[in-house]
Amino acid sequence: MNIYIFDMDGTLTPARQQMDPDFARRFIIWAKSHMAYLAAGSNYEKVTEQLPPDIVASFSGIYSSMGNVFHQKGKEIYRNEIKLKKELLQTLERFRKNTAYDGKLYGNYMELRPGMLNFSVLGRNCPFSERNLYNEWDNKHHEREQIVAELNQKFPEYETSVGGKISIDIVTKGCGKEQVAAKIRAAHPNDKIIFIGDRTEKGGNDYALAETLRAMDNTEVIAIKSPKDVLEYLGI
Ligand code: M1P
Repeated sequence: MNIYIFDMDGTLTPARQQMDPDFARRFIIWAKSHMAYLAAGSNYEKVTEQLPPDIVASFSGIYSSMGNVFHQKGKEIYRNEIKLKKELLQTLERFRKNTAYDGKLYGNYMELRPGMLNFSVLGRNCPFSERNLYNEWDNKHHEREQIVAELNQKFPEYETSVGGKISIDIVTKGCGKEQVAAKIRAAHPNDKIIFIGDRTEKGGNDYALAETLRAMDNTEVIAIKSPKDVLEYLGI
């Protein structure tokens, strides 16, 4: 049997948006005859906000907050915590203060989740239109890539990666999405594991899980760019 792992934002749904009803209709039919897990960067509350209840219930398990929280049948099974160094927080404040982005900045620029910190120079309280503006600007100026490179060099005890459209994710080294690989392999020692994500490239928040799986036997990583690619890959 194949065991599927799906990323959420950018893979099953557009980043930070609800699952498209047509996608949900097709996916739920597929899910009835396949075994799948979710490995999201977002927290569990956002998973249940973005996915319809029948889709949430169709997963054999849901890893959220970069694998630091695990739910099965709606019940929390475990959660990890993170210790944040003062110097790291000061460095993030400096990035926010010195950004070259000249649009308006919003609140909630450091969002603490179980086992991780999500940082966005723009601020997570921004309206959706501003997300796109910042993302277009960032695609040209590569601010997030530069922040990720600097943090990974300066703070090797953490693992920093580009999140969805506006943010970066910070976890304790070894406590990112890659922890999901060993857990699912332990639960399914003889099955093929297939991971589908939109950020499997170096620096992306699916990369560590993709690399860990690639180093294991009987696995496959499918890099997609949007939910449309997922439908195409699954043939639904
Ligand atoms: O799952 C991908 C990312 O989705 C959101 O990213 P952004 O707000 O940048 O679009 C965040 O929840 C992020 O943590 C997560 O990795």
